[in-house]
Amino acid sequence: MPVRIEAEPYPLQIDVSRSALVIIDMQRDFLEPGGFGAALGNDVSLLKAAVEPIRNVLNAARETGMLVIHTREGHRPDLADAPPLKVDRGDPKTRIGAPGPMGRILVRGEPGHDIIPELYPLAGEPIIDKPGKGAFYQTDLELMLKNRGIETLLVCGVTTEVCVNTTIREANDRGFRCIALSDGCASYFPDFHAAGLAMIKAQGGIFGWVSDSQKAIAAIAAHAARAPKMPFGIIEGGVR
Ligand code: C5J
Repeated sequence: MPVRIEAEPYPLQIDVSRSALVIIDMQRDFLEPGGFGAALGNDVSLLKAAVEPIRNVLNAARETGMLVIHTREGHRPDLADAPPLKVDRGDPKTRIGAPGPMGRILVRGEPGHDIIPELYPLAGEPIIDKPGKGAFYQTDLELMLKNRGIETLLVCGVTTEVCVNTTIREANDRGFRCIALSDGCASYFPDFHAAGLAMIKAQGGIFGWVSDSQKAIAAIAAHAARAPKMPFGIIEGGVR
């Protein structure tokens, strides 16, 4: 049964049992000192603001049995899936594949590629390893969402204007309703964070809606109060 979620440019009704929480790239390489983000000269502490709001929505989603999907940006150790033009940028010491304090930068299996401990996936929560900025590019995310009957994505993570925005644009073109959670997104550039969110909700919601963690939790709670608790894997009328 649909519930109301407060959002901009206008509130909407969502079916929480057909919604997924998508957490984009909350990886040590972007959030912790010594990773890719820091190597590029960014102040990684700015991204920490998103951790607590995401953690709160994640708890609510897990509690109600909502689908939770985590993504990680990164490449195979031989970089066979990394376009040379993506790798060959900037100082060779800070490029993808270069050694760093948390292992090789943005390489799968290295400590820096992993998700931060505060938001670590539970067994059974899908992790999408993506070679690009968008979570749909060269991944099985669309198939996974469609197979589970998902129509709405609550999207958070980092960075607002790069991987979050790219993923929302890809999702919108594939027919998903996207709601970015403003305090669950963050950027190394506060102006880009604001602009990234503004672009999503502009023109009547050209790419989607913008809400926040508390409003998402309220919607999830309203759903939980009405619906009997559904363990992950079961939706009305079938299995997801
Ligand atoms: C970036 C991302 N910023 N996850 N990746 O390179 O936004």
